[in-house]
Amino acid sequence: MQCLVFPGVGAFQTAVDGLTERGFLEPLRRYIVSGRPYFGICIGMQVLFQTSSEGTVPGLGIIPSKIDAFSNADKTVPHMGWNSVHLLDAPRDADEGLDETLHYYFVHSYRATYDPDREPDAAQWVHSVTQYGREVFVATVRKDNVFGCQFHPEKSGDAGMRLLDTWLRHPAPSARPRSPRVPFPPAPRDGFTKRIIACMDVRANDQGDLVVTKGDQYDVREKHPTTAGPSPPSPTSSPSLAATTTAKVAGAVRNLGKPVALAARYYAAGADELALLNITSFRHSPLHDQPMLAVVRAAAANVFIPLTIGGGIRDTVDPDGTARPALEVAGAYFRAGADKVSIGSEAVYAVERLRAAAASADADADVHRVRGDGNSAIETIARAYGRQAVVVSIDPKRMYVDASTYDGPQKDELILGSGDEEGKAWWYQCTVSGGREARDLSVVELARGVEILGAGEILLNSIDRDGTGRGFDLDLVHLVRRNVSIPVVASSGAGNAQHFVDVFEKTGVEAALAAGIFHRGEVRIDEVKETLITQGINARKTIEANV
Ligand code: 1PR
Repeated sequence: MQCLVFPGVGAFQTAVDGLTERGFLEPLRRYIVSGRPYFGICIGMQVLFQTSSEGTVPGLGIIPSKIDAFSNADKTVPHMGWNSVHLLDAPRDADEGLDETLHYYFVHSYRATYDPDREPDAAQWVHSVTQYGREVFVATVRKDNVFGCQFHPEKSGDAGMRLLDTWLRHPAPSARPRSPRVPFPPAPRDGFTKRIIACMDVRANDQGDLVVTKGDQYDVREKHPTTAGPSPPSPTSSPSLAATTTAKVAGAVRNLGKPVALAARYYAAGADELALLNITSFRHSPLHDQPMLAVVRAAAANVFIPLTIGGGIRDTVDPDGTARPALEVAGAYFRAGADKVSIGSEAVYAVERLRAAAASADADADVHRVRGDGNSAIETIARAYGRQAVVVSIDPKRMYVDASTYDGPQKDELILGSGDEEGKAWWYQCTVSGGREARDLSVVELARGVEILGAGEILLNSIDRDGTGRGFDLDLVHLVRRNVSIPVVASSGAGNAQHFVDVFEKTGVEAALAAGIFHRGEVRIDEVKETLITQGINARKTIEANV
């Protein structure tokens, strides 16, 4: 049987414009109305509706309702991560591949509300709902030949594969009477989980091969030579992910394995998301210099969870004079299978420009009251692919000052140390080029600025904590968390499972990332999840991982 799956990534307006420009919009409507099977994912579901406040163009108008933005009054937006679904026809639909005990990966800022009292006709389409904060919204629609889901089954691991597989086997179920549609009031707590992310810093070693490396405070070169031999046994039952028998040469790039193989292992081990950061210093565009695209393609072919790709996403010019806008680089990564791109240095420069524009527009103006010029990498990529596809990776480091005399612009952001750090004071300074150059910009200015420009998430590293195993810098994470309303990923310094509990409990961040402890097999991802769940923090159970 002929079936059509429309997996949507991006913004409503871009999707509808793209369909219109290619002459697909009317044929798509005719296809769906003809009764042939249609499976719409994310934007592929949203285009079934009449309108979206994300754009000015109408959608297909098949579902008589509209798409609106989430409120960020009680939660971060986008809704980015794993959440549960509640079937409205639970007993009958249990065989349809959707399972209330599992989690599915959502990433969106706009949603359809479920309101059977006001919109009884639209409610007839609703198959399941999800709660985020206090909002209950449409997770899946199903009627006759049409199935649509707001989450991404292709990024929801085994749970998503099962849904797709079931639908492909039975795309047009026999019509069955629906339960009466009734209001679905929010429960005291939603099913949203904290994400655990495994990060791979990738760069070419001295032989020119792309390898996963890992720095100590961003220094990825071996300090002490060793002779060849097996790596020490892992303290856990999981095989050590580290390179095994290679001798270490002082000054060589630390080699912890091949990126595609490691990505597959972390997927199997239950990671909620993966990040691949190309930390090569690009002279030209990454498309010209590196086979990173091949790595992304190969990883995405076997890994069915979200992939963030970073490094070198900026406007560049190749040696032959070809201009490579950041949007083109990002587009190539998205087509290769990335779900999000992460922007580092370029985000700092964009916020510096934003600050300069604010200063020249009005001496009293601050960065929070202006808009970007529309040309930054963050803005162009968010416009085309949606803000949820744009992560900003921040590389701050502590700038110690004397609190009794300091009167600089960051005086309102000063952290006063306690415990071991009693008597110290510092603010967090932004850096570019992998921490090699410090800029006159604080982490708070950067975080707020990138939110204004349209970033959908912040990946918050710490040069001071990177590779130390001393735990996340809770002061830093808390500072950024309370200054933005987009999701924040805490990164750098994880040394054990309890550190993840600490960062979630003490800062409220949405996700936490680690590299070294996972690469060296010192802590397993399922161990982290179990520790979280035991301490009352919602996590995606690794029972559904592909171990
Ligand atoms: O500036 O847009 O080209 O992006 C460069 C990207 O590469 C940025 O995201 C920047 O953070 C990253 N990067 C550049 N140099 C390094 C380096 O290590 N020399 N890696 C680097 C940053 C930090 C984390 C690390 C965590 C967790 N790596 O990604 O994985 O600190 O580590 P841990 O759990 O072992 O403590 P652009």
